[in-house]
Amino acid sequence: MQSVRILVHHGRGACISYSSRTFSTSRRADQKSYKLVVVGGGAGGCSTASRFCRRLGKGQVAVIEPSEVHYYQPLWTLVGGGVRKFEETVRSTKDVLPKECDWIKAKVLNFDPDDNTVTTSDGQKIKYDYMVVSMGMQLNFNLIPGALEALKNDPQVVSNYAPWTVPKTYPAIKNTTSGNAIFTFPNTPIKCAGAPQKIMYLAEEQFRQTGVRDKVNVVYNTALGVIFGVKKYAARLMKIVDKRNIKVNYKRNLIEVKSDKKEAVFENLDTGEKETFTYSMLHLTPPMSAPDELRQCKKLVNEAGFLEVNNETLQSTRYPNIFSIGDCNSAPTSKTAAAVATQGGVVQKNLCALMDGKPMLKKYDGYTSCPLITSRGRCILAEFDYNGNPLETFPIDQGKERWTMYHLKNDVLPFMYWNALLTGHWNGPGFYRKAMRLGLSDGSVKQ
Ligand code: FAD
Ligand code: UQ1
Repeated sequence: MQSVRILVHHGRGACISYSSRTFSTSRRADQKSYKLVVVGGGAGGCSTASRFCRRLGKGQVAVIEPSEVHYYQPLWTLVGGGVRKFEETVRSTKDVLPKECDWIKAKVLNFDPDDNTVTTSDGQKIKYDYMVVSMGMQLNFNLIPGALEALKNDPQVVSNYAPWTVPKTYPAIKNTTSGNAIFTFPNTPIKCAGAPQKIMYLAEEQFRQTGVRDKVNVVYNTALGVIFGVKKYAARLMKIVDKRNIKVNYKRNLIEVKSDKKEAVFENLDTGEKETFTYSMLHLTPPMSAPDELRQCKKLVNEAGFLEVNNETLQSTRYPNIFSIGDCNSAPTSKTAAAVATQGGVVQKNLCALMDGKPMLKKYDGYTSCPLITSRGRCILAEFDYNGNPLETFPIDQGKERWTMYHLKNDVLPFMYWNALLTGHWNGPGFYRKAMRLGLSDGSVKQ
């Protein structure tokens, strides 16, 4: 037997009261209904739920999230680099979601935006007046033959992208004393596009510090044609890879891992030729996509499978009562928690305006940020907009490697994430950027 709250509806779908009832755990046809349904309880979902629970009150917001635990993914780079402990990145979902929301511990399997309902993996049909979708990205290790097997069985094949393999990374780095240490970037959009190379810089530093650097070749095989998408930071990173003797191969896409032979097979995207590298350590970044359950709903997504939103308002281009935040939407910016913070502020303003029948005035400029850690103690804080123009918060050259930015990444941002972003109080640094420049400039630099 379990206790379930039944929402009672009056008028045009507005929930004004609820009661408690007890019945058996077998599936029932009762349809729960909420003013706001939030799909996903990660960075975007949790902060959205916090923002709207404050406005709408208890019982009006549901979060549909299958996972018992919430991860602070941005710290995984430093876990892989041996600086932080994996446990520091994990909290229970129950503790991070706002107390006033109803947590539905299930997956959304189907969206029916014409009927304002979603169907969940535990057989419920949930109705909403408004919906915010924040389902993150799906990791598709399975698209690389041999990758999953290698990640499971070979201690030297690792990835900072999934919680079950992050703890393997640092032991693999320590265990590498010769041969090729290979770091990959796939042929799809990914979250935190800097992460595949940040871990490489930490590994390279470790090889130097332990006296094995002259026996280890550090290789970055990227499917892209550039080291980073923003010219200013790419130029600085090129100097760093040259100085540190890191070999960068462009347009190389990992297509197979043969862990029995310690081989990684890449496709040269220019010539179509296959190239095989032996590895003593392989850090792989999987191909990624929007989650299958979202991609299947053709009414909501663009051709690539991401929830199609207006780039400025973050409202669905087809359903006015649907918005999307974070990695699963189509906004053409680099997918990060920093972007989630700024998008959260925009969606809060615009969805509140919509609920109040007012015009939506808040515009997202594509703000995103990638703290490019280059060693234990140094970081380039890349911040930029939709056009790839730097949009730096601090009135100093952030293209330089700085210990202050490393300190921000290692010590300040985790606190901000748990206490300000997830609680819906952090809208990104836009306000501070303008304040630091005394309102004279917004910090943007045309390239
Ligand atoms: P997530 O936080 O991933 O949350 C998505 C949620 O949706 C998950 O809880 C998932 O369980 C849930 N979900 C999935 N499918 C369903 C479904 N069918 N039904 C219901 N729920 C579902 N960002 C930075 O800003 N700075 C950094 O330095 C940085 N470094 C990173 C380093 C690494 C190694 C990684 C992996 C990421 C890093 N990021 C960084 C990126 C950042 O973590 C993400 O961009 C951010 O978490 C995106 O938030 P989100 O809410 O869109 O997705
Ligand atoms: C940020 O806001 C954020 O979310 C809390 C991150 O994720 C952890 C970031 O990595 C960065 C860089 C920002 C931007 C914040 C500042 C103060 C520049």
